[in-house]
Amino acid sequence: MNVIMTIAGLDPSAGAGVLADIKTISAFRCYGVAAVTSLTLQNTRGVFGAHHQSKECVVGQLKPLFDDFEISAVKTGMLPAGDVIEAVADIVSSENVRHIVVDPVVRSTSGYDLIDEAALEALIETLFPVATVVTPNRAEAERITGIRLETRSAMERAAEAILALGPQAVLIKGGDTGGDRATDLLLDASGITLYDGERVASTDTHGTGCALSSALACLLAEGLSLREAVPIAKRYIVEGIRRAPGLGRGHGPLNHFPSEFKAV
Ligand code: PXL
Repeated sequence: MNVIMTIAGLDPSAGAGVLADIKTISAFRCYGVAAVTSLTLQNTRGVFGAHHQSKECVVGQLKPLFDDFEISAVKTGMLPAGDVIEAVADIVSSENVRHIVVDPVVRSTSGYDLIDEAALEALIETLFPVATVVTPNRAEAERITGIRLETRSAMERAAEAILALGPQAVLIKGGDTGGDRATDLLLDASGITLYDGERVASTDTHGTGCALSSALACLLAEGLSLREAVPIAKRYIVEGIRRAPGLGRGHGPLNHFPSEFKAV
C-alpha cells in the first residue's frame, strides 16, 4: 500500500486540512500520514484563529515518519511560516520524495488569510522548484502572479509565469471562476491541457483544494501520469460536492467517500 504524507494545517471541523486529506487518501486506498503545521480554530462558518506550529515541532513530526515509512508522495497544504517551509523543502529534497504536490494555500473559503506575504515568498522560492505540480485556484494564481485571470489567455499567461518559478507542472483550478463550467488548466513542459467539467453550484465546497491535491498525490504514487490523474481527481471532487452530507451551517464539507466514485 502506498504511503502518502500530508503536511498541512488541522481543521477541527475536518472539512479541510490534514483530516480531509487523510479521508481522501483513504478513499483512494492509500495509507495517509500527517504532519500538522498549524492548529486552526474553525467550523464550517469561518476561521477564528490559528496556532502555528514551530519549525522544531514540524520537523519533529516529519523525521520519525521518514525514518519509519517509505513515503510514495507528499502533499503540502497550509504552510504559514518561512522557516517551516524551508525545512520542509530541505527534507523532501534530501529524502528524494518522487511526487510532491504543492497546494499553495493562501486564504480559507471564508476569507481568512492562512499565510502571510513572507511565507508565500518562501513557498515560491523553496518549495515550487521541487514540486511535481503546484495547484493554485484562480485567486491563488492571481496572488502569486499579479495577473488578473479574467480570460483564458490570462490564465495561460499566469500558468506560464508559475511554471517559470520551477515546478514541473502547474494546475490552475477553475472551480472558483463562476458560471456553469469549471475549466482547469494543466501546463507542463509539453504544453497545455484543458479539462472542462461541470461546475456544481453548491456552498459545500470547504476543502475541495485539499481533497484535489491529496487525490493527485495518491494517483501519482499509483503510477498515473498527471494528465491521467487530473480528470480522475476532478471527478472525485464533483461527486464529493454532489453527494455532500449537508453538515454545518456554513461552507459544508464534501462527501469524501462518494459511493458512486470508483478511482480506477
Ligand atoms: O481550503 C484551504 C485550507 C487549507 N488548510 C486548512 C484550512 C483551509 C481552509 O479553511 O483550514 C487547514
